[in-house]
Amino acid sequence: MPSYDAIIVGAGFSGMYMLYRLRERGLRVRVFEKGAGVGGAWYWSRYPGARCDSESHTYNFTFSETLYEEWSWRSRYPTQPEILEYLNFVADRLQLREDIELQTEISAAHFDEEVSQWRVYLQDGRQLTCKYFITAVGCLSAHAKNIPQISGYNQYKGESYHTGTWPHGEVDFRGKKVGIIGNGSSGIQSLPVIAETAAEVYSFQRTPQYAIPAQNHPYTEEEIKEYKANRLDTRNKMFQSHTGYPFFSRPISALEENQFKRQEVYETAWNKGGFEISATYNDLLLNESSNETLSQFVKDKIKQVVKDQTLAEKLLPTYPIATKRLVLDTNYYETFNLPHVHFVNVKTAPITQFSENGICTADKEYPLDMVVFATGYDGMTGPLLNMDIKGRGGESLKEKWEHGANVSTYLGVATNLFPNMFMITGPQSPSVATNMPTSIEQHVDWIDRFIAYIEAEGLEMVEANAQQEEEWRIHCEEVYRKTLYSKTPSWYSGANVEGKPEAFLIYLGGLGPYGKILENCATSEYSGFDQY
Ligand code: N01
Repeated sequence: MPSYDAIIVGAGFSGMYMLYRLRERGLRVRVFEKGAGVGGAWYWSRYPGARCDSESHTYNFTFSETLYEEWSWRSRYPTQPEILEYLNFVADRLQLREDIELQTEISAAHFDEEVSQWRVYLQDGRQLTCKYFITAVGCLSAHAKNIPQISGYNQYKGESYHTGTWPHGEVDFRGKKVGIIGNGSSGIQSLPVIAETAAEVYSFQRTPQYAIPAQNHPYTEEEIKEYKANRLDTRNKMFQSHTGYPFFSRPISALEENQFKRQEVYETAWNKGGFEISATYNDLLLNESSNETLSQFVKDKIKQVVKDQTLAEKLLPTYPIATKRLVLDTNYYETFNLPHVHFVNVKTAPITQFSENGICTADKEYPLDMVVFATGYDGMTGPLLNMDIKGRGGESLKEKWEHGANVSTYLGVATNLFPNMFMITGPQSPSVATNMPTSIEQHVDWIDRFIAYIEAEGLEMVEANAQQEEEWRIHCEEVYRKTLYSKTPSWYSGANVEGKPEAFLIYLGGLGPYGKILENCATSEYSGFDQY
């Protein structure tokens, strides 16, 4: 039976970097990836208009000067094909491909206590063993997409696609009536592009979203030179900040400035574009009155852009801004001014079923040639619980976490009863509340250093301590309860998936402060871990 030091699940940003680090240490490592190419979410998520909402020069690896110098981003926000191209460039440049097996799915991993090894089972029947089992499965995965259970789907005769597993070939919208269910990032990005060629577009919305203009533009030669020259400064800021982006919240409450000054501040941020608008004041996610100032500013903008004021009212969100993932858009609200683009309120008249011809809501049938499910993912736990993972005593991760109702981890990177298993950007780490590549570099570097310690100390296994894990879970919950996130159901807490227990699984203490907690754990010789 082939044996490795480490087996990694997934060849996206995290799996590739983990492979690189451990291989540099001289470990024998194998990565298994279900897709036919590297790239993880960016391999699968090819829907029209797919673009990242982090600025290009921050949405990449910053550890290597060579990679940063040799790759030049083309625009402020990278498209999906460009990110995939970048990740392929990384795979080639770091010579990662020889240790990655594509189109290979890990179905189970069981810890064998007698030999302190993980037994890893592949879908194709092969079995392998390893000392370290590392999940690099991402927080949102094509293999854990959310498709609402709507009756009659099988009788629907038209085309249908999920944004997270979009076909590789071209999808033709010309002359077609297209329904898009959902208006998160995927729905909001794809709507304007689909509307360019479709005959009619129906946007089925349950909860209107706040969208901020991306103000995207091609990078000039000057901009490219400048961002490259600033790599270290940018990197330092990213690792110190709360969000993994190279900016910090202004150290002032929104209520400390008068409405004219606030308007000016928001206007400047709006025109600049991007997520920085949520860092204009330091209490926007802590104080409802402060939050209301920004929520109102954006609602006023929506009313200015959408010409039909009755429709504009329907597009106004009713929850505190940024407590659901903020969306960056290009021409989203403008698209509703087009005569062939229609808003369908499925809060007031929910979707009841599919018919042969389209979608039926409580008050009407919408004949459709194509349905786009922009309905998101079973986030955070979905990609992990897809696998049959069993730890010490045959404990299954699904049962330990009660299918998502009772998730507990230590620092979001390990969990008691599962020795020598590490989760990159796992539940209860800052993960999706940050710029993912920053969180990924932070976790991979830390896991790599921990493994170096384990090897140097000659340890057979390490396991998150149950008591420390419980304290971390309580701490995550306490930090969350102090924020306005607790006011809004979202995919952050599993509210988007029917029947999924609600639990908020992101550590909101900020990436910079969290980095210090990781560092303290390391310098205390990993005191939160039992070591054998
Ligand atoms: O998914 P979502 P997404 N009936 O969960 C609706 C990242 N991402 O793929 O809000 C009707 O946000 C649901 O409605 P509601 C990013 O982190 C990044 O768009 O639950 N509607 C919602 O409107 C993002 O946050 C990028 O009421 C139903 C939508 O479907 C995350 O991925 C690009 C429904 C799902 O929105 C997920 O984004 C894309 C039902 N039964 C994704 N079920 C960028 O970097 C669900 N909905 C730009």
